[in-house]
Amino acid sequence: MIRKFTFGTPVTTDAVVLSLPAETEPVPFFSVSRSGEQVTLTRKMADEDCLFGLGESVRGINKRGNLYRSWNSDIFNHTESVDSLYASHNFLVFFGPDCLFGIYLDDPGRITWDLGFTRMDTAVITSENGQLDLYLLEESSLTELARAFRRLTGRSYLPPRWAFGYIQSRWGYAGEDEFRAVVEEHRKRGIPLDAVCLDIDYMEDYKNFTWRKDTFPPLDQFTGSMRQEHIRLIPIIDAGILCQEGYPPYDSGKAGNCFCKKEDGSDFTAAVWPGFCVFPDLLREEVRRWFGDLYRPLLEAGVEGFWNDMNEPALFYTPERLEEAFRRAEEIRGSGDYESLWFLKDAFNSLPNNPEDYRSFYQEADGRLMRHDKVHNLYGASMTRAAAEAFRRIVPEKRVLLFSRSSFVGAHRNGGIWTGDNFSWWSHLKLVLQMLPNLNLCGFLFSGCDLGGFGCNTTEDLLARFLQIGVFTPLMRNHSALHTRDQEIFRFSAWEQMKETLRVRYALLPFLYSEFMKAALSDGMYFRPLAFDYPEDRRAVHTEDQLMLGEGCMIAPVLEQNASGRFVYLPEDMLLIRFRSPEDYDLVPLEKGDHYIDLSLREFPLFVKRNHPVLLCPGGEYTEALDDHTFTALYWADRTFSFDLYRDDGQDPDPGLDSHLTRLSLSPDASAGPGSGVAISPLVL
Ligand code: MIG
Repeated sequence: MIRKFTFGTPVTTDAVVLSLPAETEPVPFFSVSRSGEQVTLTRKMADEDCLFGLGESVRGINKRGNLYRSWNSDIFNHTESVDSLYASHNFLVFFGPDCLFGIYLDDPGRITWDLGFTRMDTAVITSENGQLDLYLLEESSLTELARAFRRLTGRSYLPPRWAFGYIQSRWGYAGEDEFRAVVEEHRKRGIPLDAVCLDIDYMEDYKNFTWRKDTFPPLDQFTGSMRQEHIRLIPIIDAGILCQEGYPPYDSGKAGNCFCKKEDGSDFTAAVWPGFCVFPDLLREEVRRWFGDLYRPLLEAGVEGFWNDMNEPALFYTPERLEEAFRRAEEIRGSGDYESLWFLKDAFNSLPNNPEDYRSFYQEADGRLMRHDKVHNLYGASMTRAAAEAFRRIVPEKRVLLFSRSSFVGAHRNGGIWTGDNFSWWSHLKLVLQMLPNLNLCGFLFSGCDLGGFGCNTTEDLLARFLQIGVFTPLMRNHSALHTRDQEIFRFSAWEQMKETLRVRYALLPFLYSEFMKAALSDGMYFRPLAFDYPEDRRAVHTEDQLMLGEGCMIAPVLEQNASGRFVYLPEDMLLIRFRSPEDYDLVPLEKGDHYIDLSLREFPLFVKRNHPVLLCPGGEYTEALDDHTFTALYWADRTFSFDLYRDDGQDPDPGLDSHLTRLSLSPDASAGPGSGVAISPLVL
């Protein structure tokens, strides 16, 4: 059951696809209070209550005990104390012995989620706008709640199948030669690879929709020659458009009156990579159409995937704020006291993403002029929407890969996301593991982090462990920042071990793709907290470092430096598959309970419920080379069971579920001896 309550006159966010009549208060489960423009929802929590949701945010799978803020931010330093990341996913589930419901705040402004921060027993949720649609979802289980949320907000984005291949990326690849060398090195050593990302260095002076001519051939030639190597190019697109007459996107946008305005009616400008930029007012349909059409030449030149960046939108500084900083610096010139120093530092440190700047321009929403901060969290989602709408117009027969940095609920229908600028830190292995199930709950199934870590220098063992998580994340991309240590697999002495990890990904790829597509097409979750499968099992409910994957699997990666294994809690009997390569693995049937699993640096585990299979295909160095007719099924069975494998052409934007399923019937392997039931069965479909 989904109920809606409306406060004030909220703007249309495009997050919700279901139209419901608004009910009148009282709102169940919460006490509601108002102060000024704000609306606050308060609820007492029982000791055992858990909170799931909020998608992209720091800390645990269970969000209880901390304070979070919905305010999309370009945050480079993801420490535990950061309260906002790049996205706002305002869906939260309350789950406990006496409660089971979800709450969605369809509100694109700033929201504070004090989830037991001020008082551990109280959740206090405050909308600053105070103009919102509040949805309350009640179902009989966590799984059904997730499904109901998707019914409310629409089906998850479907990427092309090749996007499940390995992607190599780096900020700093500045020309064709570098890309060729990277691709060649992968191919020469047999390291699987499907795509490379082009970061801002491919552009002419960082200008969107331009192509650097001194170090790159014409785009269509480049895509063509890379396709011969079975490699796709994924260029980055930033949000800001350089203010420069004669630059076509600026001229056409200016002519169409497409840019966000300041109060005096002039275009709002702020510095980002190319210099002073204007920002498309993407809440307007005609502006999305204009902006989306800018992707056309790239699509026509053979580009099949994009990543959208800087779309919080990130602002380095505005001319006004910079002026003010200099004025403040001038004021204290010559004074030697330490307070002046802090004052000076503050004047310059507060230049980027300054809240004042977000209050200084306007966007048009539903025909009304809105101050940007009231609709701030929609900016990234509207950029994703502009691109996706264009793809549907320009290449309706295909799925185009799209992943964005900033997002809002609703964007999950139009694209995937990556989790932004993580670091090469061990703690960030756990961070992504804890984010993924909550992202899935909020509808974002196609996602992944920068494997190896974006900021600072990675290490060989850290990269190896990152890749072992990446084997299971839909988006599997190695990405790193400018000036950090080279992070391609082949740079490391243990590259052959990492190559085997990637080979496992490719052997599993048709199976993982199938699990993903079944989840996406049935409004389910690819990754889930254990609580969703074992709501009665207290240990499982509070497990923070293991995830359910697809119908029958569980992952429990190594998250610590120099660990040679880890403890795993099995909520039921499961088969451990300890992978070293697609050909070299152990199959260990384990009983429900606690186990210590030995996992040397080259080993990683996958757990499977009884009477569920894991399917391995013969593998390949790129997705098109994968054979999805011949499999080895690994399982632990005590009876004959069936399993549905999903296969399609990997391109159809609207594939049905049922017509693509093949039902497999699998039996305990008699040859394995009585009582064992562990099987390695060849399958030809
Ligand atoms: O201000 O394009 O998150 O992935 O490499 C940094 C350069 C801009 C931020 C993205 C990152 C990308 C980088 N970008």
